[in-house]
Amino acid sequence: MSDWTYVRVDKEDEIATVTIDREKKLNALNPDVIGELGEAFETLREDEAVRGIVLTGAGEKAFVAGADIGVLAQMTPTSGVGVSRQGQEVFRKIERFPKPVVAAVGGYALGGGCELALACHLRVASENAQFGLPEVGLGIIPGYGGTIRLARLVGLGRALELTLTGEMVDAERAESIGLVSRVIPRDGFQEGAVDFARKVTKNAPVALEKALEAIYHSLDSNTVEALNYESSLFGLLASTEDMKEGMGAFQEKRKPSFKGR
Ligand code: CO8
Repeated sequence: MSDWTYVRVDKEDEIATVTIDREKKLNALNPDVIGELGEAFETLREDEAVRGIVLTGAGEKAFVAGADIGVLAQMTPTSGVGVSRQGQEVFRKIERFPKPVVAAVGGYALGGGCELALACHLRVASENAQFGLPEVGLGIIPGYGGTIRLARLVGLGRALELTLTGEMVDAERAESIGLVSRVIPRDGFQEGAVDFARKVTKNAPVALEKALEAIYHSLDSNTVEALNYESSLFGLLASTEDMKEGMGAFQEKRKPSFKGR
C-alpha cells in the first residue's frame, strides 16, 4: 500500500506493522524518514480496518539508532529548531494517535529512537534491546520530546540518570524500571509483538480511543478539568454500539464482536 522509501506498512487482520526500513544505517532518522513516518500514520488513521499499530525497525540490530548524526552535524541554531520541531510534530501525532501504538524494540533504541519508542503508547522489547539517550555525549540534548516523556514514564530520578550518564540499559532493566511492558524472546519477536498488540485490539475500539484521549488529555490539564473530561468521554461511550455489545456479550456469556461504532 505504500510508495515510501524508508517506511513499510504490512497488515495482518486488524494490526498494521509499520517498519522503519533503513537497515544499513540502523534505521537512523533523517527528515525524509520522519516525513514518511508521519504520512504512514496519517494513512492508517483513516483505515477503518486497522485497529492497532506495531511500530518497529528493519533488521535485528536496531529499532532506531537515533537521529541521523550526519544531518545533525550540519545544524545551525536556526535549522536545529526546525529539525527538532519536525520530529516533535510527528512523534506527537503518534502519541495522540486514536488507535493503540506498540513499539516493538529489537536491538538499539538510542537517542531519537528511544524518544520514538517513548512517544508510542506501549513498548515491548526483544532480549537484545538496548535503550539509551546518548545525546549529551554528542553535545546536544534529546530534542524529540525525550526530556518530557522519559520522566513521566520511569520517574524523574531514573530519567535524570539515563539522560545525564547517556548510558544504555538492557531489556531486563528496561522492564524492571517500567520502560517496557514485556521482554519477548528474540526468536519469533515480531510475532510476539503482534500477539501483544492483539491483547489490546481485542477490546472495544472506541473505548480504546477514548481511554487514550482521557489519559493524554489529563497530562495537559489540572485534576478538576481532567475529571470532567473523563466523565464526558465516559458518558459518550454509553451511546456506542460497542458498549451494548460488550455488556451484552458478558450477560450472554459469549465473546464480544466489536464494530468500532
Ligand atoms: N546516525 C547516522 N548513522 C548512524 C547512526 C546515527 N544515529 N547510528 C548508526 N549509524 C550508521 C553508522 O554510521 C554505520 O554506517 P556506515 O556503515 O556507513 O559507517 C551503520 O549505521 C552501522 O553502524 P555501526 O557500524 O556504528 O554499528 P555498530 O554495531 O558498530 O554500533 C551503535 C552500533 C552502537 C548503535 C553505533 O552505531 C552508534 O553509536 N550509533 C549512534 C548512536 C547515537 O549516538 N544515537 C543518538 C543520535 S543523536 C539523536 O538521536 C538526537 C535526537 C534528538 C534530535 C533532535 C533534533 C534537533
